[in-house]
Amino acid sequence: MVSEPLTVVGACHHDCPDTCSWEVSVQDGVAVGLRGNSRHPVTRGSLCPKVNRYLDRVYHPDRVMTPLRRIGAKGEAQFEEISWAEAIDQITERFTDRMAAGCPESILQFSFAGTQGLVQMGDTIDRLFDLIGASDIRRDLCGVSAFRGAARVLGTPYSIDPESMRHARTIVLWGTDTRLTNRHLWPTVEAARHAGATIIVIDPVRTETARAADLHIQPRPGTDVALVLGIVHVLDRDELIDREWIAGHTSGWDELAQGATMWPPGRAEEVCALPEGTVEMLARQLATQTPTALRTLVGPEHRRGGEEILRAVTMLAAVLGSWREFGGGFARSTAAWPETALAKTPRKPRPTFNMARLGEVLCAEDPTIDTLIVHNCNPAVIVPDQNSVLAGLAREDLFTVVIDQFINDTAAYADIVLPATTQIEQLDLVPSWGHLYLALNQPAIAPRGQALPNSEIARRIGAALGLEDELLYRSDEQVIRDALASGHPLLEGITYESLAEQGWQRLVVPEQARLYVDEIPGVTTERIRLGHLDDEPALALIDRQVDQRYPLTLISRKQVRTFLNSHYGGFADHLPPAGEPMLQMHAEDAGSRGIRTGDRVDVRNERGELTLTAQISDQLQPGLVAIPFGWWNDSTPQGRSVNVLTNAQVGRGDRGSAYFHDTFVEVTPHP
Ligand SMILES: Nc1nc2c(c(=O)[nH]1)N[C@H]1C(S)=C(S)[C@@H](COP(=O)(O)OP(=O)(O)OC[C@H]3O[C@@H](n4cnc5c(=O)[nH]c(N)nc54)[C@H](O)[C@@H]3O)O[C@H]1N2
Ligand SMILES: Nc1nc2c(c(=O)[nH]1)N[C@H]1C(S)=C(S)[C@@H](COP(=O)(O)OP(=O)(O)OC[C@H]3O[C@@H](n4cnc5c(=O)[nH]c(N)nc54)[C@H](O)[C@@H]3O)O[C@H]1N2
Ligand code: SF4
Ligand SMILES: [Mo]
Repeated sequence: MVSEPLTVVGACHHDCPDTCSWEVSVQDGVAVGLRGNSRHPVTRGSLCPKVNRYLDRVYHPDRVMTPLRRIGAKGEAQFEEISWAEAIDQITERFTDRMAAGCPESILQFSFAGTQGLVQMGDTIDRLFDLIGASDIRRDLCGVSAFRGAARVLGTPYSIDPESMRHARTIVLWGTDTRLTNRHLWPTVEAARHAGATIIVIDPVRTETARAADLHIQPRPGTDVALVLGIVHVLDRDELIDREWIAGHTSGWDELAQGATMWPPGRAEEVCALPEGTVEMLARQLATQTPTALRTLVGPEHRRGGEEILRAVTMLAAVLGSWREFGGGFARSTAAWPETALAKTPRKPRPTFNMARLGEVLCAEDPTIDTLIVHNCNPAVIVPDQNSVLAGLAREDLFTVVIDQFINDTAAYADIVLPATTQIEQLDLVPSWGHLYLALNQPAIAPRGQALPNSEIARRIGAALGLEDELLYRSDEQVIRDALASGHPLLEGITYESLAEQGWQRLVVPEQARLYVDEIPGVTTERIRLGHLDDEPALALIDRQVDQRYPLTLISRKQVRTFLNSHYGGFADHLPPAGEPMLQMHAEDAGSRGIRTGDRVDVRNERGELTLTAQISDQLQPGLVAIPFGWWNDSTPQGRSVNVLTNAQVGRGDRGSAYFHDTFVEVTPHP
């Protein structure tokens, strides 16, 4: 007898600002349908080309279904099945050995944003490694430079509610490819446009979003601070600012204005390589067609001076006083809202290093790390300077455990692979960094094969190690209940039960609240800090002594509609029609090298080399080439992806994202 299908409400776990609410249809324990929740105000009934076929991932024949042990050489992906008992035994034997030797810090937990859920991204498994005293990483590859730039201006950098942007009259999408990376915001942008707003994109690449905007400003990459200084120059000179607002809400205006005097529009346009008149036009538009919303995510941060670019854009919102009108203000990650609201599990300090330096740390002469546990992350693809990462992973003495759903390029190097559940097999609370709704993801089906959630794996390892700790052994549900029990006003009326009923709820931010103007219960804003802006990185770009060996700048942004970071780059159904990553270049650079669309070319620098197919593109500017990020390593003859070329350098104090886009290359026809 066939039973009626059941509907289970859940939420997408991806590192994507949209955090969609979804409904899974389940028949006899099998998920038979997945769709966007039509009642969710942001999801509005549609998911995306990445996730529409998520059930194919869940039921994919290549899913890891049991624990595995390596039987081939590292990197060969040759494994045999073992039992959970054997796997846990081997892992705890290694951990016990390292702990007994007095060096638990030789064990490294390397995890990132494979899932954004509160429980499965970290909480329980972080607790395990806190108790062990293992080494940890600074998870700085995404959003941290942007956060720091904004926080230096705003303190806790609360974003305006992105949904409120529908009331803006000017929307600037500043270094964010909304239609590709944040597609559920686009209807808000369109609604504003229908009500008369002008949509401006500031991006060195003519992206899909730039093509759909009213105006595309295409600066030389990395020069945005000069653009902001030029705009501030005009705002100040032409009395286009509310000096009372500035005096009442900010400090440091004099230093900012002083610096801006050095940036008349013509100079800014020269450094940014923009047509004459652009800066005056922008200043006037932003100051007079209001409310003005400045929207950014992470695009400009992946470079030297990236933090300063985000600091400058945040300051510009303040100089414009753009929060004064509902619909205006600074819209970046909304993560500060749920972070303020939810109670945190206490953490213990551990030795850390910036995750961008994984290759360097693993390849050190006398390496401190001999045991590596990877979960929610695919460092063999996503970390810069890939050759060093792969050389590190290939170390015979490195004992590597990977918890994942598939044998990705990292798992291919593992000694032990542990099967992870997918989002429809696990419970989680999913906060969003693109809107103000919290979602409860309820498991729709039982774990497939012998897969387990990260939290349960952590509890089993903890128990086998004999660790005693109340927090570690809480159920997933209890972890969520504890997080919701903060008593914070933003969570008023939000309980486990109320979330379970609807699947999602909006944090209690008054609907028409203006940050910096209105009282928001439980939220304190600080005095806004303006100050001197560092224009040196922008100037260095044009003064740069071009290394004649590598005269072209490489950008490797998110570019494929069906990819989400490295999740889908290895799956035939998700590959774009070309079936391979293309090297895009401007006609001028291609012409001078005798390269045409379809030619095989070699792209190289001091770190590595790729052979790719060239594509002449009018979306780039001369001097800039592009390779999409997210492809797996078998997509090129070298067995490498774009991160073999990218720069692993980070900011002062080992902080911030890697300088991915400060990568210089040469391209030549493949002999
Ligand atoms: N060149 C270049 N490099 C970049 C970037 C770029 O733009 N250009 N972007 C950077 C940015 S912004 C980011 S965020 C990072 C992303 O880097 P990652 O966070 O590593 O990327 P993902 O591919 O999203 O996720 C990694 C893995 O998590 C696994 N996973 C998913 N759900 C679960 C789960 O519930 N449990 C377990 N155990 N595993 C799970 C997936 O199977 C996948 O293999 O890459 C960075 N690297
Ligand atoms: N389809 C798809 N969607 C995704 C992802 C994905 O892999 N695929 N990844 C998700 C993740 S982890 C993240 S962090 C978000 C990121 O979302 P976004 O920040 O929107 O994406 P990015 O591709 O990192 O960068 C956005 C734009 O910044 C531009 N940019 C680079 N340098 C500069 C600069 O110096 N100045 C200016 N003004 N612009 C610059 C790039 O050309 C690019 O078009 O997307 C999420 N959504
Ligand atoms: S990846 Fe983003 S857009 Fe796609 S379903 Fe998930 S949250 Fe929504
Ligand atoms: Mo990211």
